[in-house]
Amino acid sequence: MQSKFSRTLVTAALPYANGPIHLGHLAGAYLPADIYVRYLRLKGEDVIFICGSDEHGVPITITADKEGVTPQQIVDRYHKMNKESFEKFGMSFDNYSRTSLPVHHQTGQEFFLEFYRQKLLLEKSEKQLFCEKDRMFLADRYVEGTCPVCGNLDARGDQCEKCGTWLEQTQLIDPKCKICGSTPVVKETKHWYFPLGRFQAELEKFVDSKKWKDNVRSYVDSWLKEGLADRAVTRDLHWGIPVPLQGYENKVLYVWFEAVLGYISSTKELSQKRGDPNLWKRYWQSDGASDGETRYIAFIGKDNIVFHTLIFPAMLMAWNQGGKSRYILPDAVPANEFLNFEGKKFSKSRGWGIDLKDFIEVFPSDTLRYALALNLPESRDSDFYWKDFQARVNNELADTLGNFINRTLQFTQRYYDGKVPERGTLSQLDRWVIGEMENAPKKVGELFEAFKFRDGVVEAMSLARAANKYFNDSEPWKTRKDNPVQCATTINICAQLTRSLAVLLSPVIPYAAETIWKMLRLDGTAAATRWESAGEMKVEAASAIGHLDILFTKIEDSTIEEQIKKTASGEAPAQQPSAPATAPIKSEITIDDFRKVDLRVARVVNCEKVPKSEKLLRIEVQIGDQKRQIVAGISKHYKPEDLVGKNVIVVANLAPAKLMGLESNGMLLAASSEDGKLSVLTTVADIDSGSIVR
Ligand code: B3M
Ligand code: ZN
Repeated sequence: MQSKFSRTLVTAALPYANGPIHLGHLAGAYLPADIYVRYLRLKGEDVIFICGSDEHGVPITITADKEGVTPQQIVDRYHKMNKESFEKFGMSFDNYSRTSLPVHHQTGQEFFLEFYRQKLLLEKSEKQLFCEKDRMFLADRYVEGTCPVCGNLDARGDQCEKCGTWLEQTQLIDPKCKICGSTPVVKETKHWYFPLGRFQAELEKFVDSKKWKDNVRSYVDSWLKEGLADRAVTRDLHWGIPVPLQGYENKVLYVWFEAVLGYISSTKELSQKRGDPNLWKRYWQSDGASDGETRYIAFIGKDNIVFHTLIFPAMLMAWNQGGKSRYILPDAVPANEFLNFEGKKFSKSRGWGIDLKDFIEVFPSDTLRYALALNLPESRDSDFYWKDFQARVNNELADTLGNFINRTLQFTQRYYDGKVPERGTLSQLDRWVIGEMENAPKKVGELFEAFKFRDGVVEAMSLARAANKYFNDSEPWKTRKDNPVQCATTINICAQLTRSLAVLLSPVIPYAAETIWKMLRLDGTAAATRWESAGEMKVEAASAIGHLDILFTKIEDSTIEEQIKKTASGEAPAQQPSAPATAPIKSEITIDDFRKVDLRVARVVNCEKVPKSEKLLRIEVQIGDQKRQIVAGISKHYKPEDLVGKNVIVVANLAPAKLMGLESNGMLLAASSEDGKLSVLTTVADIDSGSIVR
């Protein structure tokens, strides 16, 4: 597809410099953005890729308060850490900036003052929560309480994470100061508001003119339907960009007002670095006559949708009506949904999940990029499971892709003295696989352009499968003796396929792509070649191949078990000392849903440790007139003799499962606390086994 734009600006959400990047962030925004940019570069498009740390906002000051250090120390630590792990992960940003830089402070203030000059901003006195003990207004997350909409006890001052409602902090029921726990008082304070509602009609027109992903569009529509309200753009805080007006010395710009402008200031920084003062304007601004010259794509995760589809565009519209210069608006905002970890939300406090930094210390970046790419939450939430990861690496990267390339290159090494043999007349089978190769760049490319990265990678891998099949069906180990011309043809075509796969997969597995490039001793790099060349036969006959490297090593079961233990057993220590968080309450069910579960009293008649297992007990129970065997992972908490003779509660109609080869018929109920304690449920008074629990 020939694009009608001459430039593309790609941004990825600016992560808070408040903690390490984890897999959820990567799947939400960063990996798809990087695949997209790498693809565009291969297509020869003029593209820049912009990101940086979001270094203001309450989450950062709260972390600093907790650790007893300054916010600057927090952002310095995490900016460095995240920048480094992004680099190792292969993120190919053109610039990774920081919102604490002067160029960003200037940009934030410039926008604020322009809106002030236009008399757009509204000054309002409002009631806010104030902690008398800490002597401060409790902005945003400095206050927590009960959500008035869903009853969640841990709703934050700006949003309830459970039901997603954006809140005014005075709406919270039973609010508490996050620093000292005391109940705040209501006090008047003055703030500036941006009149988002005035842009409603223009925003509707803008949104209608775009073809956005369904998950993004439905989110945007629900905001528009509700009607857009004025939004405060200043806060009573000391950390952030000072409000550039007299009488506002103790206030800063609201982090979301300025963070989105961080994309612009990061591009300005890139301009400075490249000694090209107009670079940022070429990508961000147009003179009105040349609209459509630059196309802007903003990659984000789903919790950032409203800011990028409505608020930021409205800010740019507001700037544009001032007549100084014109910014372009986002053309697409391909937001992803959430990635969960082994069936649950990532949780730093509960040690649930794994950070990028730790992951790539154990496994190569490409393996993570590949597994995540095939599991992106593009239209609904998805899950990362360690076992899936292992299977993808072993069966797909090692057995399919790695194996094909390895066989091809070894054959060349062994029987052709390390030089790619010449092709003869093509057979039907040869023509079939060449056809597959010729079609691949277009097929994969169209999917990438439509932000369907999962499908794109599946398509690219289907060429690897075809290549394997081709190798097998061609049987070069036989034709070598009885039809040498055909054998040479096969191996030549396999070398072409190897190169093609390196190009097609280089946006996803850039490190492996370069290794393949070196093994084929091709000129330049895989990243700097032309995308279309993946459909062409570019490897010349008689060219020598280089030293062979192992592309992917298989992951042992024991390695994966170790990771599961570390990251998904619920026993990993909390990273920072903090009170154990209560696990979020699951979504509502009806009484009929609940009645499906048949809970019974069961008497433990026999119990023993499962040999060779650290965790499992084999338990024989009596449920009325039935005998059952249940296998439960509680042996760290109970000795067999603790349980024999006790009445326990079991789920009697659970489908049987096998644990270490033993059948388990039912599940024992136990309470487990966030700090790893466990207590099996029993009945207070003695009661017949088989009794129904309801
Ligand atoms: N830092 C929130 C987040 O990390 C915020 C994104 C800013 S994008 C301009 O999810
Ligand atoms: Zn307080």
